[in-house]
Order: sequence, then C-alpha cells, then structure tokens
Amino acid sequence: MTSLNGSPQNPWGEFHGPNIGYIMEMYDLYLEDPGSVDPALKELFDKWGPPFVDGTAEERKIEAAEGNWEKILLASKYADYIRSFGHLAGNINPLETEKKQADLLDEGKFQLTEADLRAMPASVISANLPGRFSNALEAVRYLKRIYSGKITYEFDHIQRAEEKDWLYGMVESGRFHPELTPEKKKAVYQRLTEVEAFEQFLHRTFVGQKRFSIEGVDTLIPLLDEIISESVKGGTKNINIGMAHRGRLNVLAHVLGKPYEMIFAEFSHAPNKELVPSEGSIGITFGWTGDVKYHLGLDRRLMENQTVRARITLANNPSHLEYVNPVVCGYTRAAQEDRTMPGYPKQDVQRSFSILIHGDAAFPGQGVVAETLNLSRLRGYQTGGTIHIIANNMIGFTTESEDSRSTLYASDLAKGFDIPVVHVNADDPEAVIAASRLAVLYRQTFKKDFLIDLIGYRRYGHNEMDEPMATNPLMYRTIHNHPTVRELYGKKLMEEGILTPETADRYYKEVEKKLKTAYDRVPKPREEKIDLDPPKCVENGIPEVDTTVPKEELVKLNEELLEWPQGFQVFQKLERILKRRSGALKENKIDWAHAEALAFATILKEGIPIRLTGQDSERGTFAQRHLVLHDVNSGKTFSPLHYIAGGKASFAIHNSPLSEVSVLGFEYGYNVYAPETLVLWEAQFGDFANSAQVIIDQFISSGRAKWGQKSGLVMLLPHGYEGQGPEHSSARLERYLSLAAENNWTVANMTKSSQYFHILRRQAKILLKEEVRPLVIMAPKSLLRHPLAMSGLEDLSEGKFHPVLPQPGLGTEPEKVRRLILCSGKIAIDLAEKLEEIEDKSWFHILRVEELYPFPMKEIARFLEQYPNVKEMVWVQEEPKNMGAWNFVEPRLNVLAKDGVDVVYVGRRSRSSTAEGDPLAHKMEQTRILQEAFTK
Ligand SMILES: Cc1ncc(C[n+]2csc(CCOP(=O)(O)OP(=O)(O)O)c2C)c(N)n1
Repeated sequence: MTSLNGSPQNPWGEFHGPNIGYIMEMYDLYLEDPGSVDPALKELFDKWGPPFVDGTAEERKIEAAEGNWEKILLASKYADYIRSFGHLAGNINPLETEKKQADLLDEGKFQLTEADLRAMPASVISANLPGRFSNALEAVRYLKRIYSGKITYEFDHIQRAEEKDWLYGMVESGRFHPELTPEKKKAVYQRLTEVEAFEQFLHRTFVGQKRFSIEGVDTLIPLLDEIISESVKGGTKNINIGMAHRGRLNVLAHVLGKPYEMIFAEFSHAPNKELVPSEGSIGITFGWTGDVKYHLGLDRRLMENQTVRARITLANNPSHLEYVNPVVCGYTRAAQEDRTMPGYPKQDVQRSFSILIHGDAAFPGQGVVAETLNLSRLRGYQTGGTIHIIANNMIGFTTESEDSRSTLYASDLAKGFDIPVVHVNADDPEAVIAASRLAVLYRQTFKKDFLIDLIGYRRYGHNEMDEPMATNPLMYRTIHNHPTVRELYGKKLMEEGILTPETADRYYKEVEKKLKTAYDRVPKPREEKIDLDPPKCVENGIPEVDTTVPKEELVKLNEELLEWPQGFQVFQKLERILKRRSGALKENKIDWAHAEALAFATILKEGIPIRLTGQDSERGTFAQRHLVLHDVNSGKTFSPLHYIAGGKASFAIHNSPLSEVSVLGFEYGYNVYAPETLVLWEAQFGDFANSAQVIIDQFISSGRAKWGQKSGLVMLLPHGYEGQGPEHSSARLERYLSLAAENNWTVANMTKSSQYFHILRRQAKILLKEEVRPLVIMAPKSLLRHPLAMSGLEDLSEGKFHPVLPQPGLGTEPEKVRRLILCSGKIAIDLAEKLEEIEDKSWFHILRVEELYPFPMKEIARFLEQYPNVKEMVWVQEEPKNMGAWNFVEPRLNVLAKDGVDVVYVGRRSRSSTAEGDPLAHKMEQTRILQEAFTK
C-alpha cells in the first residue's frame, strides 16, 4: 500500500466529496490492474496514491485503517445505502409504535463492525459533516438518525448531480431543520389548538353534517403557514392553492382567513353575502346556483402598512378529485407573466407559485395528476416549481392503501418526474415545519416541483356520518386510542418546560370563546325566496360590439404577417403557400387560417394579449396555421405576430403535450386569472376533447353558476364528417348543446372565414365585460381551404358575426318557397355544392345556423316571416340523429313552426358510433342525406 501523502502540493487537496467511495473503488482496481482505470485517474494514483481525507487526525485514522481499503469502501457504500434506503426504516407513520424495518440499516449488512467504523474517519461517511464527528461510527449513527427519523427522503432518482448533492448536503448539514425558538414552538402549539378546537366546535355544533375534518393531518396548517411565510419573505407576491375537501374548512378559516361566522352561516344555510367583510381583504364571488361549502375558494390579501404584500388564492374546486391541479397551475403561470409587450410574455417564476394538496388515494389514482406533473417542465406550462403536499391519511373513503395503489408510497409517481420527495410524520410539527422549509428553499434554488408526503391518519370516517369501524376496524381501533397532535406536542413542550398545563388550557378556552362569539353573530336564515336566477348581465346575452377593421389596416397587417428577417429561410414550399396570402384579400380568397391570423393581428394591435395552445397548434393539425416559422438552416423560429407595427400585447403560442385534460384545465385557469387575455385551446380533433370532459363539465360550463367564476376561454374543436372514421369526425356537438343553459357559453359552427374573424374579435372585445362567457367553436377541417368558405376583404372590414346566414342566390321568389332547410357547419357547404346540380331552386331556401347556442330564435323567426308559404322546416345534419344538433334544435324549431308547418329531420339514423369506418359507406350516407334534403 502506498503511504498517504499529505504534502501541500498534493492535487487531491482536501478531497472528501461524496464520491470518495467511488475513488477508492477505482484505486482498488488500479492496484489490481493500473490500466483498468481512466488514464487521468491512473496518472494521479501513479504520482500521489489515493486521496487523503484530512490532515492530522483524519490522516491518522486512515493510516490506522491502512491496508483495509476494502473496509473503507464498504463504509462509504454503507453511508450511501443509508441515504438511499433510510426512508424504508423511517418513523413516518404516526400509527406505528415500532419501526417496521428497524434492522434494515445495521452495519452488519456490510460486514462492518462498530469497531471497524470507530477506527475510520468521519469523512469516509460524509463530506457534509466537517469536524462534527470524531469517527465514522458517530457519523453513521447521525446519518441513521436523520435519514430514518420522522422525516425521510427520497432523492436517489434526481437526475442532476448538482441537485442531488445540494439535497443530501442540506439534509446532512441540517440547515433547514434548526431548533425552533421557544416562542415559535408556542406559536405552533397555539395554531394546533385553533385547528383542533375549530373542528371540535363544528363537530359539536353541526352534528351529523359533513365537514371532512382535517383531524389526523392537523399539521397541514402549520405546514402551509410556514411555506407561505417563508416564500413571502423571499419576495413571492402570489400563492395559488388547489385542494380537495379534506381539511378545506380549516384551510379556509386559518390560512385564507375566512371569518368563522361565514363558515358557520354556510352550515346553517346558503352562503350569506352580507357577511363578506367590506374592507376588501377577502375576495369571494358567488354563483347563482352555488356550491357546497367545502368546494368554495377564496382570495386573501396579506396586508402590510396598507399595501398588499401578497395574494393567496384558494381555487374553487369541484368534487372531482385532482382536476383542479392544472387549473391552479394555469393561475400561477398567468400571475407570473407580463403580457403588456409584444412577443412571448415575460415570465418571472419567483413572483408566484402553486401549492397543490393531494389525497393519498387520489394522487396515484387520478390520471390528471400525471398529466399535470408532465406540464411542470414544459416551456409553455412550467411555473418554476409547484409544491405538492399529499395530505396522506392512509385511506381513501373505505379503501386502504394496498387496494389503492401498486406502489409503496402514495407519492411514487412524482419520482418519474425528477421531483424530490420527503415523507414526514404528521404527528411531529417540528419535522413538518422543517420539510416545508426544505421545499421552499429547493424551489427557490432549482425552480422545480417538490413533494411533501404528510403522513397522518383520519380521525373519523370519510365524512363525519361514516362509521369506519365497520370497514376498517383494526386501523380505527388504533386511531381511537391515539392522542391528537396538539396533545402530543403539548406534552413535549411541557417536558421541555416551554408550556404549562394551565397555559395550554387557557389557549384552548380562548379559541373556544372566539368560536362561540362568532357563532352567536351568525344571522338567522332569511325566510324570503332564495334567488337562483342568473344576474341580468348574463340573461341579457352578449352586447353589440364593433368588430370591423378598416381595409387599409387589414392590407397593411397582411403584408406584415408575410415578413420575416433577412436571411431567415422558410421552407420553400411553405413560403410559396404563405405568399399566396398577399393577393388573397383582393381575390376574395381569405381562407380560415388566414382570417385567424388577421384577427389575431388586429386583436394584438388593440392591446389584448393572446395565448393559443393545443397539440401541434403552432403549425396547425391540418398544416393550415403556420404562426411559428422555422428557419430551415438554423432551426430558429420566428412568429410574425410578435413584430406587427403597433402591436401592444403579447402573443403566446405553444405546442402542447399530448394531453387534453391538464392542458384544457391549465388554459381555463390561465384565462380565469388573466381575464383580459384571449386564451384559446385547440383539440387535435374535436373527438379528443372528451378526454377533458371533467374540465368541460365541472369548470367551463358551470363554473359561473356555481362560483361566479367568469371565463372567456375559446375552445377550437375540429368537427365534420369527411369519411375519416369514427374518431376524426365528431367533436360531439350534442354534448356542448346539452350543457347549454343560462347563457353559460356560446356554441358556434360556422361556414365562412369572415364569421370566424368576427367571432374571434367579438370574443376578444367582451373579455372584460360582465357578459363574457366561453366560446365553443366546432372548427372546420375540409372547410379550412374550401373556396365556398373563403371571404373577401370587405367581409372582414365591414359586417359582423351573423348568427344565421342565408344561402346566397335562393329565395328570389319568396311566395314559392315551401321548404326551409336549416343546417349548421360543413353540411351547409355540401348542400351549397349540391345546389349546382339542382334545376328548380325556387321551392326551397337554406338557412345556416352559425350560432347554435344561444339559439337565434329571433333571427330565424324574422327570416321565416319573409317566406309565408313555408310548409316544412327540414333540419339537415350529417351526425347521427341521436347526436349533432337535432335533439337540441327540434323543440326550438317546433316553437318557431306556425300551424301547419312540419319540422322534419334529414340525416343519419341513430347510431351508437359517431361515424362509419368505411369511406365508401360514408360517401353513400352523405349522398343520401343531400339527396333527401332536396327531394320534394
Ligand atoms: C374523480 C373522483 N372519483 C371519486 C370521488 C369520490 N370520492 C370522494 S373522496 C374519495 C376518497 C379520496 O381519498 P383520498 O384521495 O385519500 O383523500 P381523503 O378523502 O382520504 O383525504 C372518493 C373516492 C371523487 N370525489 N372524485
């Protein structure tokens, strides 16, 4: 063995990095065969031998171990083993009195004895413990304690060495886990008293009512307190929280500052609007049909010297677990971005972040969780790190973990997304606070997600009316005998001499008094009729807005959209296609995507920001859009919409991941938080939007009625029967129509590019008005470039969006018209083409219903008045009878039909599948439908 060389020139210097084990292993190989190691390493070993660890004492220890490199290597491996597997021996389950795998970390596993370790220097174990331990045995004991205590860590999966070193360094240095001051300990105890007393008060006062008590994971509140205060200290201006039912009332009361009396009032009767404090510290909105109390959100402003220091938002949430996650991430992205300048918005991830609180059954069970985690590092969606908390009560309803997931931990999914995970025993408030500090520090440093698995239990049944002893007797026998965290922590503080039983008692009584006083202030339920009607602004529909744009401006914008920097080489074929747009204005050849680009340009000039995402949306699924150009040589991108003269707002366009529910939820959230922004989500084909059905049902269509949550989101859903089979034809128009009521959204199925231009502009102009609502567009596919769907300059510069469009050239002799054909979308163009073959066109007319909801009753009635001899109103559609618009329009047409006028259906018969798989069968059906439409 080469003797250790401690001379100052030694290039190993004070080497004692975590890789010492590896270096030693290399050195062993080198001794066996010098040629088997990396040449650079060989050179070092040739000249200097193996690294020395420290001078003096360290050196002596290594010298003592000289000749025993194998042991040193084993000790180093042993230390890494503790880091990797310490979590398996941790004390993280409050219901377990004994550690499950107490011997897992024994040194015997590595053929080491205590004497061996005592003989080695501490630096063999960790470079993060300089001078703290006099030998490896002490260091190992320390590592065992910190890696398998009441917080455990899973960092091995982290892919970047720098992050991993930081994380392990943090744990081993204990920087995030300082001893709390006695004042802080007392404050935490007081907080736990508030948490527990509040639940107990509800339990006693509102017997048998659901509240989804927090008890068992009470430390969620100090955890949130700490994350919020640490990050606000670090400059965060906005925190958005998403969570389900569990502990929500407690979070509302104690984190969001919702007055107790408001919560109590909601237990007795509907939300009481009079109780909203007027000083503006709380923003709460109500819909007209409302929601249960444990779904309601809130907005809190943290004030300091009359100025807002930070804003905390708890998002409104439906029962559907975890679906709020992408919505909240959308809020955060919106809060981080400055949209007031052309180009992509400027993002500042330190301004804002999301906290998502998950259930231990829902986190592994709901696919939207994985989709949302996948957004976390993508250019168009990342928010610089979300802090995830699993409020883990080890049960979901009545289902225990072994039936709930195939993974050891509820959190395991997060590991695939390079997210550090800590598990913490919810009965140890100090460990919980330490975990939250680590999360905040990590996010601030690496701008990535972090997960805290807060492991507690659930004191009662799923809700307070459930009896868990019937289904989970063993677990609940333990829980019934388990003291509350307030009791446990109180005992600890009393042992430390920080708290006396009298003070603890006083704290509890003070909180109870506060609760009682608040309860006494709750007004009695009012007898008068509860108003469930939408407000006037909603009933009135969309106000008239001017969507015209002067011709000269359109011409100028058109040219600007065809400019790119000198030397920027667009793919030649594409360049030729785009340049055709130059003459299209004069030639009445403005196609769909062209009209869209012009609409966007005019909207940006008016200072309204735009955000458009979807799968392949930069180019467009049908190669129609091309709003992001690529230089064929450098691969660089350029978007002309970022450079239009006079542009006053940002234009964000992103190809989304192959997800629907998370992306649509994100865009909805973005738009709710940034209502001034025209946000569009595009489905690849409209069919796929049903993967996002929960967001459509629970948020977009009903959010305003439930929560007063306004949105002007646009959904572009390619729709139309072109023989592409069951999955590329139908956007399921019927579903949007069945959800349509109370002016909750606009559903349009248009046939002309100018209509698209005007409806986009109309939407942009109503974004900040009370009447705003989402816009669902059945977007075209074959109509994208169809000559009959193209428009001319005047169609854009003048006019507006028309809810109905008569077929030009028909009805010249009004008294002869017997049949009125009504239709919507692509079939109208098929009918228009078919017209060419028909000789006698005098007996019918065609009216295209471009806006299906709100249904244009007045416009159709006015049109009908011009044709007094109409005997039949024929609804023609290409979708099967049980789909498309038929079931929605039939009763409305019956209202419009005068005596003696029949309402008739022409289209496919009812089907279980949307469309034929065989193109030939499709063609035959289309032909038949067109034929029937024109058969007397
Ligand atoms: C998508 C969805 N499916 C089913 C339910 C019904 N449900 C409500 S709570 C719950 C159990 C949730 O367990 P967990 O995620 O562990 O949260 P906990 O209630 O235990 O806090 C279930 C199945 C729901 N709300 N949402």
